[in-house]
Amino acid sequence: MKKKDRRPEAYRRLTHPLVRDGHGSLVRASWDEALDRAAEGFARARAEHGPDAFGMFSCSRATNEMNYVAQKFTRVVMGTNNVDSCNRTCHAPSVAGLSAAFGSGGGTSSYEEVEHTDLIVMWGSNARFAHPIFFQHVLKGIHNGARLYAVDPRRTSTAEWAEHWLGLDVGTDIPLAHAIGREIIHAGLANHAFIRRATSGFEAYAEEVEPWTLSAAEQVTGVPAAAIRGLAHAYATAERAQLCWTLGITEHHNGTDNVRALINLALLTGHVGRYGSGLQPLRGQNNVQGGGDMGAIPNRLPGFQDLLDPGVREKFESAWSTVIRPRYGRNLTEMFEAMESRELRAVYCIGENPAQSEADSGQAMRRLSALDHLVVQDIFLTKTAELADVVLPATAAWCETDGTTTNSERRVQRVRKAVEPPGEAREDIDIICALAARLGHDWTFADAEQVWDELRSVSPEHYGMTYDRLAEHQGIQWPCPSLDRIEPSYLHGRLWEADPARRGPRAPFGIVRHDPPVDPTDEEYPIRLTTGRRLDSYNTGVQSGSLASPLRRGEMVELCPEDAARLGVVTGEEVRIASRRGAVVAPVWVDPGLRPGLAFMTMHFPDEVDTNSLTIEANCPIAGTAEFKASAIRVEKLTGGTAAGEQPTGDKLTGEQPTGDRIQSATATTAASTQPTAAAGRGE
Ligand SMILES: Nc1nc2c(c(=O)[nH]1)N[C@H]1C(S)=C(S)[C@@H](COP(=O)(O)OP(=O)(O)OC[C@H]3O[C@@H](n4cnc5c(=O)[nH]c(N)nc54)[C@H](O)[C@@H]3O)O[C@H]1N2
Ligand SMILES: Nc1nc2c(c(=O)[nH]1)N[C@H]1C(S)=C(S)[C@@H](COP(=O)(O)OP(=O)(O)OC[C@H]3O[C@@H](n4cnc5c(=O)[nH]c(N)nc54)[C@H](O)[C@@H]3O)O[C@H]1N2
Ligand SMILES: [Mo]
Repeated sequence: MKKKDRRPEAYRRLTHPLVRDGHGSLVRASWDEALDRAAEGFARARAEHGPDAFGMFSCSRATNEMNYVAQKFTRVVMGTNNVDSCNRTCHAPSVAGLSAAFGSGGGTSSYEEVEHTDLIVMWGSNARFAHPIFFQHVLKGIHNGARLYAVDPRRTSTAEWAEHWLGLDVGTDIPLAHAIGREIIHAGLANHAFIRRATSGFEAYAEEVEPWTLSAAEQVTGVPAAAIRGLAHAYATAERAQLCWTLGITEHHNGTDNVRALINLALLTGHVGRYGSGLQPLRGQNNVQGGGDMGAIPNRLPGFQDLLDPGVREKFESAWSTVIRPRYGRNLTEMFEAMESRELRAVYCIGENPAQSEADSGQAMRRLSALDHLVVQDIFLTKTAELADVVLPATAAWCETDGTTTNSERRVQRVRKAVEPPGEAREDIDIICALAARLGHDWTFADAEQVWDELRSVSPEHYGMTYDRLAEHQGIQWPCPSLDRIEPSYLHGRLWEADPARRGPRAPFGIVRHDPPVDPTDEEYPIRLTTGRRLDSYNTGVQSGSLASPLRRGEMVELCPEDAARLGVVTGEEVRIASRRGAVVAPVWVDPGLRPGLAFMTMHFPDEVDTNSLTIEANCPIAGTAEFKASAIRVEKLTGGTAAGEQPTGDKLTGEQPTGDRIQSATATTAASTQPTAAAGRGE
């Protein structure tokens, strides 16, 4: 007898298609009915408003093969390049920054090299929680003698393992990086031979960082001058060094500039292009690297080939018997803007939950609700799916399908079907192909390998990775252009070649300038809120549970002991948290690892506390990534008898506003646009 499923409805897998009925409810439908409805809506949007009225959100939890087919559907069936994924909310600035410096957006090293290096810097990255497998390699590196530095506003679990923690104010990474660069130059520790041979723009860079003396940077970042100097000397004198970063760097309105500021340090010291030395942006979802590599981004065709290159387009046009629009599509952020202007009418959302993951979720929900046609293909009934016209139940890529995924070190690995999917759930690729067939394109792929072989035929970087070879080598890193060779584990070794012809283009320094967070702290909103992750939960909680449980605390606003004392609140006490966009009620967690004036919340429990109703949609103009890491809030004590969810009036609480020196100074630091003058620094 089958056991009864006692989990709450929200935790149960989707087992059959749903369509919206005449009364506005989602009701059970047959696959034929659901697929017909989905395809009709797409066809209507295209007929009435043109191909660019369609947009695809592709799933970074699913396989490379699925992402390849999703972008092909977008380009060939719908005739637009409007395809993107969660990379936009995440590491798009890393890809943009690395591409600008080296011509390729991938992280330059391998996990193994972290075990064989002398210095590891985790910058804006809580890998102990968010990349635990990578962190095992870090621990082995430490065991082998590597020194670990952590640069994070919070004393995180990662920072606990570090020899030195540099606790900077949110959004002050460029001053810190520039001060490190200046110190390296002034101490005579720059690798001038490498700079001359392999880089360009050093003079302009040296000029740009010149005002950032150690004391000027200390004032703006809050990091003691001696600690900045310590990291500068450790990094520049290490034989081999790994600079790793994640969202503390990228999720800012100037995320790409932040990334360039870190890359500059590697160019200055030559810590790139050699075994044990490199730049590692640890990617977020398990296959977000692969999704981009497969062309599920608006400006690249599979194999990260530029859509505007006529030769590249021609190759794909003949392979796919189609015409590719010679214009970049809209990225995720731009698609949301186009929903507002009604230029985007229909969205096919596969394995993303933007109703809860986008910054300023109130605005995101409004925009999604205004679409003419929304099709959601997921394994759970998400908040986004609740807004859909058609919901299609998919298999879970990680255990119910065959294919490959690509991790942060560019390693393509096989995943294999291990269990049967529940109910009528169908494979993502089959569903997309069934829709393509209804829209006049008959693609039949016998299996995932056939999709992969089609990809290999158009992507030189992947050509050498047959399924057999992937199994034989337990995964292969790209680039792998040949069937009989495995390339080195790191990229850009060419920069060290003596022969200029083999060395290729120079890597330019990025000339970037400090620009503080867009949402200013002031008297009304005196606290800087940053958001991020915990070890025990995953993103919007769809797959890890979006409610507190006896094993795990739910959403809490984390405050430092000084701020909690000033507000007169203790751990467990509910408070109201308000930003310029929204307000929520959540319990307090007092955390001595936080610095005064800083609060932390996660994004994991949006059904209980919708953190993204507080965050600001201030986007990096180059990458389109929002400033999830810096909002301004006020925290209000709920006076006696106010139940959770009720909104106490602001007036009553004015007296509770923190006004102490420490918070004021944090406010002044983050709100002032500070490019110190060279003169100011001369006293040092
Ligand atoms: N357990 C778990 N693991 C995950 C996920 C999950 O939800 N749960 N999600 C996955 C995904 S999609 C991603 S993208 C990764 C993200 O992995 P991480 O980027 O490591 O995770 P976050 O906690 O979002 O942010 C990292 C750190 O940035 C710091 N930070 C905030 N503002 C600043 C700043 O201005 N400067 C600096 N230097 N640091 C700052 C925060 O204090 C935080 O500790 O994790 C992946 N892994
Ligand atoms: N405040 C705040 N907000 C943030 C961030 C932050 O740091 N702070 N980080 C941002 C980042 S880095 C990211 S990546 C985004 C994450 O944003 P999303 O990608 O929107 O959120 P997830 O919760 O990861 O949703 C993944 C979805 O994929 C579905 N899924 C899993 N496997 C499969 C499969 O095989 N097939 C199909 N069809 N579906 C599948 C899951 O059920 C789930 O609904 O959030 C962003 N939002
Ligand atoms: Mo992410």
